[in-house]
This record gives sequence, structure tokens and C-alpha cells, in this order.
Amino acid sequence: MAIKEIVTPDLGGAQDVTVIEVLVKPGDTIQKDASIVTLESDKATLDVPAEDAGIVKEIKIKVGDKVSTGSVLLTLEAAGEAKDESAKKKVEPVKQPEKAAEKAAPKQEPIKETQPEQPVLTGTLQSTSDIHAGPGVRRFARELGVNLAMISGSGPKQRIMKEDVQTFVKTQLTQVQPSSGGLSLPALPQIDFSKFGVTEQQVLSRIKKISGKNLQRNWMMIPHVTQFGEADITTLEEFRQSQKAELEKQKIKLTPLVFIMKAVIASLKAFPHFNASLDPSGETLILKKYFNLGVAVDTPDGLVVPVIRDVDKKGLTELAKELAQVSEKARNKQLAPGDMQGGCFSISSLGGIGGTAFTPIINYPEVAILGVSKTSYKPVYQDGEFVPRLMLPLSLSYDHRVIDGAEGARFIMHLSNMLSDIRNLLL
Ligand code: CAO
Repeated sequence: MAIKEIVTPDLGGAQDVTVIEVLVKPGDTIQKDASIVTLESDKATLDVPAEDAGIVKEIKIKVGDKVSTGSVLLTLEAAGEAKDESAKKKVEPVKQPEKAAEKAAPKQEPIKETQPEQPVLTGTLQSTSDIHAGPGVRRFARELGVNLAMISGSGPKQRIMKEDVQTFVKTQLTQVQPSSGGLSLPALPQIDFSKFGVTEQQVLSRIKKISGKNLQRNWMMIPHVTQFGEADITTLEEFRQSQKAELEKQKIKLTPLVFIMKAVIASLKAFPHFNASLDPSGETLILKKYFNLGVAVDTPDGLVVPVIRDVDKKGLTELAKELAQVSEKARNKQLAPGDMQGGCFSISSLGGIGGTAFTPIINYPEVAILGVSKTSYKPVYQDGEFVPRLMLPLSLSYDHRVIDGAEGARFIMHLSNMLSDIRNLLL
């Protein structure tokens, strides 16, 4: 068997072209016209095909080397005499360009850009000829149906590497689950922020990674409506203040949230559709006869929602104690998975922080969630005059597949009435 040298083909006058990929290794059996190395000039990239079939003996170049026409690339133990002289002619493109590209460059040059097929994974169709990527990477992307225009390269001069394509595909798969009913959205572009200034990477906490996925799913798959309202809690607050000092002696912190929890239970009883879950088929409503409330707790590592059980059967002070215990447990990372299951409806209170209203995301499999913001005194017109009243802002998000707008408004009015006159809560 003859040992043949495979040399760099006619580069059409280009000199010192860089080797950016070596696609074979000693011992590889290759077919005639198989790509063996990838070269890149200032203008284009090129796959060099093998002139013959055979076994690769020795690689004479490495990535980064510069080659010109005639430079030896590798030696090959040829499987047979080269029958087709055409392989020695000028190099043809590995893949014919798309029609649009043909129009732009009707004459074939010795070095031609490898044009990718149209992207199919996501995003708008876009030419990738001005993108820095070797043919191997382009081929890999093409096989996966990835649009290279959506990837920012991590290689020198922002060259897109194989790993960039892999990372992109992984991100896509985690963003759009097949179970989302065929939902296909354009991918979020990857942006190299270091182009604009100094940056620092911070990996999200475990809690944020988990809750982020759930929040995204719930936000996308549940048609949310948020109904805003306000409750006059002037008398409730007077009562709370009258009890506060005495309860503090027993280390009990009676915050407005405890009253809100009791009021929510009264409203859930009046509007059973809010104390329900829609089965995954979306055709059957499962009504619950128990009253467990999820309470969003802000921890240094992110949001968690422990569940307080049988709120209907517990008094204000008992609830206050349990709320304090559970939020401390959450902040000390001591919640067990079971502590966060079995909720019927959730409350997210930002009242201790501030803000006027927000749009909470429903905590699936529940069908509604109440957001609570900070109270403020407002002038309320009563009996022919404006009087200062302490108003509590409420934001109720509900699943519109289960709850109509009218029912949402009735629920929030009922809740406001419950809070406005705490005698209602005693009933
Ligand atoms: N308006 C005005 N003041 C309020 C209030 C409101 N709506 N709600 C609470 N406050 C006051 C409390 O009375 C307390 O003041 P005092 O000590 O003077 O009585 C102070 O704000 C702090 O309250 P708190 O936050 O410690 O207690 P809480 O019972 O209201 O809430 C908990 C407990 C665990 C829910 C809360 O600490 C928490 O983590 N909230 C954040 C939840 C969150 O991140 N939600 C966002 C989720 S994203 O959808």
C-alpha cells in the first residue's frame, strides 16, 4: 500500500491560512472526499476533503498552524490509486450555498463559505455567513437544527465552539418542556455583557433554581388575571394594637397577616371554586373540604411557601405562633418537603416591606393567590366628608379557566368586607 501525502489544495492565492480544526486522527479510516481539516482565512472557512480513501498515518499540522497551497497536511495509507483526478482540482464548497447566497456570489471562488441549512429549532431565519464558526461546528449545529445566529461564541474572536452549541441546546431544552403542549418560543438571546462593562457570575441558589422553574411553568401555563382591591382595616388595626403589647409578653407577634389568613378562610368558604384544583386534563375541578394555606416566606436563599394546616380550626394567637415558627424554620432551611405540600390557596405578603400592588403568580395546583401590600392612610368619603382610613391593598391572581372575572371581583369584595369589620371573622 502506497503512503500518500495529502496537501493543502489550491487556495486561490490565499497565503498563511489558519488550521482551526483537525477532523481526523492517526488510525482513522476515511473515505474519499471526507473532510480532514478545517482552514480559515480572513474571509471564509473551508473544509479540506481527502483526495483518497485510506488510513490516516501521520498528522503533519495542528490547530493554529498556518498553511498555504501545497503544505502537507497528513499522510495516508491509500486504499487504492486515486481514480478520480477531479479531487486534485480546485476545492469545491463542501455544501452548495442557499439560493440567496448564490445570487449574491454567482461566481464560485476557490474558498467558499460553508452555508448552513435553514435553522429549525427556534428563532427567526437569518443568514449565518458573518458568524465565526468552523464547518465542523456549523455541521453539528445543522444536525441539531440550531440557528448559529442565536449563539454567542466563547472562542477567540467570539468564535462559536461545539460546547457553545451544546450549552445552547441544553438551555433550550430546560426552557421549553415538551409537556408544554407544543409551545415553541424564540430563545432568549445569549448576550456577552462583558462587552459593555465589568460583570460577575453568580450561580442561583438551589431554591431559586427549583422555584424559578415552577414559577415559569405556572406563569406560562395558567391564564392569570389579577384583581386589585382595598380593605379598610382601621378597626382591625385598633384591635390589633390593643392586643399587641399583652401578646408580646407571651412572645406572640400579632401581625395583620394573621387576620388576613382568617378572612381568606371565610372567603374560601363563601367561594368554594377558590378552594379547588383543576385536574391536569383541565376538565374536572377538585373541590377541597379542608383549609390549608400556603404562606410565602422570604429567605436569604429565595422564596419558599410552607403550608399552615387547618387554618379554619385555629385561633388568631395559635396562627400567629405557628406563622412565626414556620417562617423561622424556613429561614433556617429546616423545612421538609412535606411542610410545603397540601396547600389550598397561598398568601404572599409584602406588607412588611412596602409597595402598593403586585401580580402574584399562582402556586400550582392551587387556582388563586392573594398578594398583600403595605397599608396606608387614605381619605375615604363617608357620610358627606373625607375621613382618614387605614387601607390595605390586595392583589388577587386567579386561574381564569376556573374563575370568572365576576367571581374574582366578588371574592375580593367579600374579603375586604371580612377585614373591614372583624366581627365578621368571629362568625
Ligand atoms: N401593612 C403594613 N404593615 C405590615 C403589613 C401590611 N400589610 N404586614 C405586616 N406589616 C408590619 C408588621 O405588623 C410588622 O410590624 P410591627 O413589628 O411593627 O408589628 C412588620 O410589618 C414586619 O412584619 P413581618 O414581615 O415580620 O410579619 P408578617 O406576619 O407580616 O409576615 C412573613 C411574615 C413570613 C410572610 C414575612 O416575613 C415574609 O417573608 N414576607 C415576604 C413574602 C414574600 O417574599 N413574598 C413575595 C413572593 S413573590 O410572589
